[in-house]
Amino acid sequence: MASPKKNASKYEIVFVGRSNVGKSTLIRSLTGKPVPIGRRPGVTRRPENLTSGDLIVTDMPGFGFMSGVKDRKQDIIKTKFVRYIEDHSDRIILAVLVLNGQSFAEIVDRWSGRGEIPVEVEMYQFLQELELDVVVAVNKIDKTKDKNRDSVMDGVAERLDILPPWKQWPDKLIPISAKKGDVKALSGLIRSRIHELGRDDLLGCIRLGV
Ligand SMILES: Nc1nc2c(ncn2[C@@H]2O[C@H](COP(=O)(O)OP(=O)(O)O)[C@@H](O)[C@H]2O)c(=O)[nH]1
Ligand SMILES: [Mg+2]
Repeated sequence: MASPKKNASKYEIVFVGRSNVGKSTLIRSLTGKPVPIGRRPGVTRRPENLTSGDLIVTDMPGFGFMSGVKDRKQDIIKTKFVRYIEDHSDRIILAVLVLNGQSFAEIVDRWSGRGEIPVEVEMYQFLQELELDVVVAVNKIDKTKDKNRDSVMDGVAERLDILPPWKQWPDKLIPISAKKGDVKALSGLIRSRIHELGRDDLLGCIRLGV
């Protein structure tokens, strides 16, 4: 991480990822606060800030393919995304990249096969380049059979250039099910980051034991 951000007056946690991976569901599960949930892909067009005192939780617009949204409009959304993250990097204590564990590998391989950089890989690299603390939340893990879980998680790791086995990176790769409220490891990580800032007064914003 670039700086400990101990002197910031406000702290921000951003949730990024393509449309429909479960960002809004996850934020609701972690904070208990309602955020607009997927009426259709791309519903979140601008960063939605949920503010609790000095902690800001942000639901970023998903970029990448959005049905019914023109290419030019998608470029504008992407430019705004990049600018928002850059402008707020001083106060961003954690970036949570949310992926759909069920479809990630297949989508990445399809894009790579066409010689394109998959959106999520691009987002991950961008966040790393800004030296933000990034954690990858591999969502919808309830759809994966227990016996396949390790191979799904290792498949995600490989495609993000994180050395498998995934279990050696508990601060980087976390399987979750936002819908079922199975997000305990992620909420624990967020809470420990807040604790490290010496701001236990903000812990109340993130639910315990969900
Ligand atoms: N099976 C399953 N479905 C989920 C999970 N999280 C979200 N969803 C569903 O995925 C869809 C998109 O969720 P949403 O939170 O709107 O995604 P967003 O576009 O990234 O904000 C909704 O139908 C959710 O109910 C999960 O952990 N498991
Ligand atoms: Mg959303």
